[in-house]
Amino acid sequence: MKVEASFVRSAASAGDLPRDGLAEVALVGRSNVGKSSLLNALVRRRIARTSAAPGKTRLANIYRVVRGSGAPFYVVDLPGYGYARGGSGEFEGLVAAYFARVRLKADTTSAVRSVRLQPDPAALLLVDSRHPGLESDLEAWAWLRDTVDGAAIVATKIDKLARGERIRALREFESACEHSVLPVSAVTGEGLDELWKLIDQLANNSSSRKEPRSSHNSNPPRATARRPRSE
Ligand SMILES: Nc1nc2c(ncn2[C@@H]2O[C@H](COP(=O)(O)OP(=O)(O)OP(=O)(O)O)[C@@H](O)[C@H]2O)c(=O)[nH]1
Ligand SMILES: [Mg+2]
Repeated sequence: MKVEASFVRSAASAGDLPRDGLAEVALVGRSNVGKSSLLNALVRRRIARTSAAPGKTRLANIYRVVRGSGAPFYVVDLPGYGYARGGSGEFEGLVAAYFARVRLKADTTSAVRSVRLQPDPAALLLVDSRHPGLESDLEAWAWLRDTVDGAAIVATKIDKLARGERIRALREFESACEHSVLPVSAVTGEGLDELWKLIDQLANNSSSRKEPRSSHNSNPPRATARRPRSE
């Protein structure tokens, strides 16, 4: 399927983030986990800068993506956590501001009415398949799952694990996160078709939170909806 992707801009603060109502899927994860590489693999172009040195992406880089005849949406490549000073897994600065827009929606004052027009961003949490159960990833997942309406977990660099290791690692991830984890590789392309399906769901759900859900889109999402506190 044809994929068109273009760089929109780098956002240094919440004011630079999209406000035109298109769906957004954010890539969240530790520095060096492979966020930018995965985006490049998905759109089959080196659109995002990658580096072996962690902390390459310090701004939120926004890309507009159209796949086949689907609706356009944004992919937001967020700065990695766990690299900045004291980064113990807490979301810092721009990442917190990005998702804070979700929380603003609870506010009904006229000052935030323009923000309310933007659909909730969905999030893909990327974890390195070689390192299951890192505290910073678990903290990030706990936070996302309580804060973001559509969130899913993707295990990157699966090509680096032998068959037995990958089964063990995925099992560890799934038991630590209590959620399914999709293994992918930006190098071999493994898992990318499944990831596109997941992204389509997240993007469609994101936009349908703003518009009434259309009848052809009634499948339940595989991604996690916000977890009730009592669960
Ligand atoms: N073998 C393998 N290497 C990968 C894969 N994905 C990324 N890498 C490598 O991992 C390193 C980091 O990749 P990036 O895509 O820059 O990581 P990032 O998460 O965007 O990093 P920051 O921008 O620093 O947050 C690079 O050396 C990539 O080549 C993968 O699927 N397989
Ligand atoms: Mg990056």
